[in-house]
Amino acid sequence: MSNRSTEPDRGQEVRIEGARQVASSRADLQVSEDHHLCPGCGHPVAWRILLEVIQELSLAQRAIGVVGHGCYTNIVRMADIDFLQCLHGRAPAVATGVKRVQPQAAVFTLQGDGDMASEGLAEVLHAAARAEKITAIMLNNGVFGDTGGQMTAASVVGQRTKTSLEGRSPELHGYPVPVAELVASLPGAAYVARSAVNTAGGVAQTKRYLKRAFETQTSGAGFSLVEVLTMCPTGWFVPTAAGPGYLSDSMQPTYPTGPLKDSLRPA
Ligand SMILES: Cc1ncc(C[n+]2csc(CCOP(=O)(O)OP(=O)(O)O)c2C)c(N)n1
Ligand code: SF4
Ligand SMILES: [Mg+2]
Repeated sequence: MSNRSTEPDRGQEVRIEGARQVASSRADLQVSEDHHLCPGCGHPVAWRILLEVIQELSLAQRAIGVVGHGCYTNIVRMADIDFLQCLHGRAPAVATGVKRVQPQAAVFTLQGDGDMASEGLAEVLHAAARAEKITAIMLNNGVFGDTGGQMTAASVVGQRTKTSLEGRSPELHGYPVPVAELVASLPGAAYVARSAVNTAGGVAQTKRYLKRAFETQTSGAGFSLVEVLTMCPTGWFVPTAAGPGYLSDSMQPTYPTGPLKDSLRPA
């Protein structure tokens, strides 16, 4: 899949007379500002940060994204870079093949928590253990958003989902899988971090971590992973405006944000 164009189409910027323009309404690598995701969805925030990072690191012409299936997959319709879509959960395995035949490419996976933690945990762990020089990105909203908000391996204890209406119970459903911590425990993982896009500070943090992850890849240091917590008010049964608060109150106690491993940084 490729949306690649020769000229970025800036579209119609919204300008307010007298107001200072601090940013454009969309990143250069966005071919459109339109998406059909729900109001308050956190995925498009993460998409924009990712595209800004690719642009700022001058990787646009050699970036290849590998996606699975989920609401987050809609990035392929609005990003001016190349993508491959593969079977649910298999993106790290497919990205491994892409990177091995195209070592100069900046290869990344974009996956949901259902995709990476539930359906494809083996793939991400083995890719990290093999120290593949790829960057894996998991947008963790704690539900299978695209299919209606069912519980995933990443749903937190007590979380109400379509398949755990009384809340996730450890006795019945077990405990959530902390993907970032698992990957960080493997020697092949060179950079691992977790961030969130529910605050302005979290957006800035996500950008720093994604940059570092791609720098880890281009320096040849090994596997990199960034887990990004994103809002899904629809799957969480909360009003749109309550999404950011729900993320910090319900998800962050289980998934603390911050860097977990950075092999490029001298000890
Ligand atoms: C092998 C397989 N199992 C299940 C599905 C159905 N399916 C499509 S999208 C999706 C939900 C994905 O959830 P997640 O990865 O968390 O992404 P989100 O929608 O939350 O962004 C599921 C279960 C599928 N397409 N293929
Ligand atoms: S269901 Fe959740 S993840 Fe999917 S578009 Fe709506 S808010 Fe976003
Ligand atoms: Mg999800």
